[in-house]
Amino acid sequence: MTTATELAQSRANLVMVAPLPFNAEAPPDALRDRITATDRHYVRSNFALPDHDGRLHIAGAVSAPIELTLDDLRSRPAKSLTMTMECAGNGRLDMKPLPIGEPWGGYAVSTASWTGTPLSELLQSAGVLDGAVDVVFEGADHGPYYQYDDVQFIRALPVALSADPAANILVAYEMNGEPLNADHGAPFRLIVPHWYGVASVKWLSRMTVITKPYRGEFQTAHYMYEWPNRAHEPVDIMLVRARVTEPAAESHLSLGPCTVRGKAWSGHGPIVKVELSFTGEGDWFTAEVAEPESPYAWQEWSYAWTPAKTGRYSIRARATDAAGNTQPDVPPWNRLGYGNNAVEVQYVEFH
Ligand SMILES: Nc1nc2c(c(=O)[nH]1)N[C@H]1C(S)=C(S)[C@@H](COP(=O)(O)O)O[C@H]1N2
Ligand SMILES: [Mo]
Repeated sequence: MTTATELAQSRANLVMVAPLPFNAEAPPDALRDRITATDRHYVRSNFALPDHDGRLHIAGAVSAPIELTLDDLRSRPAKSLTMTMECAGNGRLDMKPLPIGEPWGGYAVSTASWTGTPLSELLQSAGVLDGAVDVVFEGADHGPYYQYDDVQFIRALPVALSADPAANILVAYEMNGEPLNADHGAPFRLIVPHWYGVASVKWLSRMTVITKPYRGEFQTAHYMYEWPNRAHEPVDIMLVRARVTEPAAESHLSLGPCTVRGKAWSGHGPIVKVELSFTGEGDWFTAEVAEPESPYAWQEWSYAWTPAKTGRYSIRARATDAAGNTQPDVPPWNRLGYGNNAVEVQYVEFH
């Protein structure tokens, strides 16, 4: 059980967006770290913290339904991975007209190390039957949601992905080497590399293998890109994006060499290029991009810049991933405000 004091402590360093359900961004300087400390990792919860009975049920189209406790999970072979998680609503505040939804600035993104049991092994133990299509993951949390009195947080993934060991999906019970805390999904949660955070179901209580595609509020109603002029699409893989972490936006610096640093990530593959610009339109300069800590973690990049004279300079960073995706200048507007990966524009002043 988490005490009220522990909960308050774990939230004290975050930048609150809403108190209940608790939603908060990482503090801006947290993006400078390679791994985000747990008390600096953003939190996104659609409902108040649930009670969880400590059990995980695996049922539906399986030959051997299973019920597991935390100890059962811990007694199985464990796997750890470092993963960048971004909320699909991150950057919503920069979309115009402003979409409905949580007003996230740009800090609903963080990187943690997660430890747990590979999902593929749990499904193998349960024995997925022929004809299975989706695995439905239920969170223990529920509550009022828009026009509905009581909705539960439920998401699904294709069976083929869920059962694939190479997808590295975990039922995680540790974050940064400690048991999960209440806000991050204790006692266990799903961790889905490459996908927007919504896929990583917290307070996981049940997985049900089903034989037709899942439809539900958090799958086919919300967390959909409602494009104004083309077919709607589900929110799935994280789009390519770079953030500038140094110098801090709007800082005043003395004229001289200045290393511009940041992070870049994409769910579609490693970052192969980050370009910097210090003027509108203008020239783009290629930054140095570091190897990722893991295939699922953001990459650090840097560029040694020497501004010629005093004054205000714009800074923009634009990332390209191995699949050839690059960031747009204008946010890809959709009604619910997901997936804003537009190039950010900020400035600094040299005196
Ligand atoms: N059960 C449950 N799981 C959930 C959510 C939720 O509201 N309930 N929010 C999702 C969303 S939208 C995101 S971005 C991530 C955030 O995970 P974090 O709070 O650990 O950062 O959790 C996902 N898993
Ligand atoms: Mo999210």
